[in-house]
Amino acid sequence: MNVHASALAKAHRFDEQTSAFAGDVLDDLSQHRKRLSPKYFYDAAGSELFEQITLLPEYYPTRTELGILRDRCGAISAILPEGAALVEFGAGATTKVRLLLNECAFGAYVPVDISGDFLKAQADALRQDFPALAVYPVTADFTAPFALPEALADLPKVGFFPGSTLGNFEPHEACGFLRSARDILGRDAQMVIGVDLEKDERVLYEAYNDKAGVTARFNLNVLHRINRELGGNFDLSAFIHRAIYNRDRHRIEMHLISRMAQTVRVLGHSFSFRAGESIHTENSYKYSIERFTAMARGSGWTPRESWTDAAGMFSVHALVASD
Ligand code: AVJ
Repeated sequence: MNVHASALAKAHRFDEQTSAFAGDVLDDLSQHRKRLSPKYFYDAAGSELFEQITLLPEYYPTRTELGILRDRCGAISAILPEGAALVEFGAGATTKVRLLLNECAFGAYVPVDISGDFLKAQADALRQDFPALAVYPVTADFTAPFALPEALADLPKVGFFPGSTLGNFEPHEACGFLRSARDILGRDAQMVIGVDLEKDERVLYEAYNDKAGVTARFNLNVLHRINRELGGNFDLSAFIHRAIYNRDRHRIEMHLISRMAQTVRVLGHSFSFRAGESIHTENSYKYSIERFTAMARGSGWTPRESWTDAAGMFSVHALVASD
């Protein structure tokens, strides 16, 4: 926690998570280019909106990745060791991991997520459906080093990082994450990771500017969360959602654009906006197979196999820890 956040925590009796949120929001809105971290999209309402996004006709990543996992789970499980501990970085819907658990005899499943409540509910559901599977939920921020449960010390390790969540990281952060995952999982570990691919810009544009406006609501919800949790006074109707493809940096950018000159207050601080000024809320990097595998090689992993759908929209990679 930074100094700012710990002072806020005291003054407002915030819990640790809310203090971190407060500190980040005040820092990020004080920047010359205002920004907010995409990790704050996922409160209960935001997680529900994201589930709706995954069902949109324009939003291809979730259903395409599920299709690859469904078609290739035989090939994927054939290269994974038997009885391994499957460590999932981030815990959303369990649909994807269930495909692997059905196909492959894992010794343990270790979902890792910052939100402990959701994690426990998810773990209970899996224990019901896979009574023989040992489930060890770990509450941790998986972007920082954390320890695996002692009981798993002797099992082979397989990391699982689906959903192209890697795309939210800056390239240097993505390398850092891969290196840290290699350290956490240890020697001889393997990793199964989903990565969204570069494609026709119109397809990308429509996936993040859906006709029903769900992505717009998802983006705007972070302002609602600031109002609710931090007592902000954002007028949501004074901002509009914008998503653009930044070709030079291979990424979709999401912004919230101020419709007018206005001043917003959060926790006793004022933030002035010019008409048309942006809050940059998310990057979603898109990779080529070659750029991703080169990055993996440079971050402690040897690419073993890559699978895509027939249209080459999305990719799933099996990596092996380099010595
Ligand atoms: C969950 C980060 C993979 O980047 O596509 C969906 C989040 N943002 N629509 C993505 C998201 C807008 C999503 N990830």
